[in-house]
Amino acid sequence: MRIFVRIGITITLLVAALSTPLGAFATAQNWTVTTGGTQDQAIQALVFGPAKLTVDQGDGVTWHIGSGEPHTISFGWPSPINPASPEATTPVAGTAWDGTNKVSSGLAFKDYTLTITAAPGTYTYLCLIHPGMAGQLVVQAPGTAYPQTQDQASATGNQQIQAAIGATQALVAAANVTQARGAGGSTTWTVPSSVGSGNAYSARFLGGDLTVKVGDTVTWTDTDPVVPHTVTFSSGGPTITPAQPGFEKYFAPSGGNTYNGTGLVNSGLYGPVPGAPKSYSLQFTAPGTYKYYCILHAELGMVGTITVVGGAPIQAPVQAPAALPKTGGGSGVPGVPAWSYVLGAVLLGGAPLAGRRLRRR
Ligand SMILES: [Cu+2]
Repeated sequence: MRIFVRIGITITLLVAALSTPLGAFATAQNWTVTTGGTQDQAIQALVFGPAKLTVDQGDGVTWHIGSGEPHTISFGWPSPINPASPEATTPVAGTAWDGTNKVSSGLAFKDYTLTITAAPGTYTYLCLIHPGMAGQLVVQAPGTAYPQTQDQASATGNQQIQAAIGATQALVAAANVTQARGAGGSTTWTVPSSVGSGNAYSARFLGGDLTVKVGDTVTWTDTDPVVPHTVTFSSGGPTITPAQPGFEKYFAPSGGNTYNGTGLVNSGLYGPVPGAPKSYSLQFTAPGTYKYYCILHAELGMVGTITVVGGAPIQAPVQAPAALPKTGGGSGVPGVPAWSYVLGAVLLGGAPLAGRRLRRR
């Protein structure tokens, strides 16, 4: 009896060895690519560091998320897709990439590892939620000497991430709040929020702590080419977070374009998203100190305060909420484009992970 058991175990082990392709790659090494990076969460790099890494077939690669901003690590997409589509953030399960299959981390807030079994060649992978964020893997035959060590790869990656942050730092330094004369002696203030170089962006309302007079208007602009934001006043009510059910409805504007210190007044998404406006304007009609935030990036510290001084409250004009331009997709609700639901679903999916990451720090 015991002999049959032993033969059985031997066969099982043999089958396991033959059916494991990694058996061929006895010297497999694991590499780390830093994914994103930050300066105090205020500037977020949208970079794989290093952007290009050479590995041997059978090696592992771990993408380490370097900041509070999530990314995706996605193989098998030949070109960028709409970052607001569900495809962009839905994980595609897999532990290895063979050069042809689709595999994606989905929204990643922590380390993500793949074994690279692809044939020798040069391959591009993408972050699907940040258009333009791409990395390259050069795959060599097993056992080929590497052109870099992990330390060298890390140093190159760090340099690339710091360069991206530096380019956006320069834009932040040049960004100014500007004023223009408005109707009836009022002032229109323009607040840049945010700016970005394409491979990094500022998660801040630049000059967003502002003192204005009753009747003044503030216009927030987003000139960053990759990341949208919101301007949201909750008036002491609950803060809107991506973790709450029904979050997606806040991607459409609500509350109008005047603010008297009460109620929810929300820009909806503005910035580089299909169908969204590039800016948001709000007139302040009552004195007070008002906190506001971006519902996507408040957790990274994207918050501001408007202090309104002088004069008696003015009569707010009766104004219908601004409708977003039609996207042609047809969401079923007038004025609410289909992509806002999509992005909402996507962010809801990532929210539990975001919570986990924040707690860990
Ligand atoms: Cu934001």
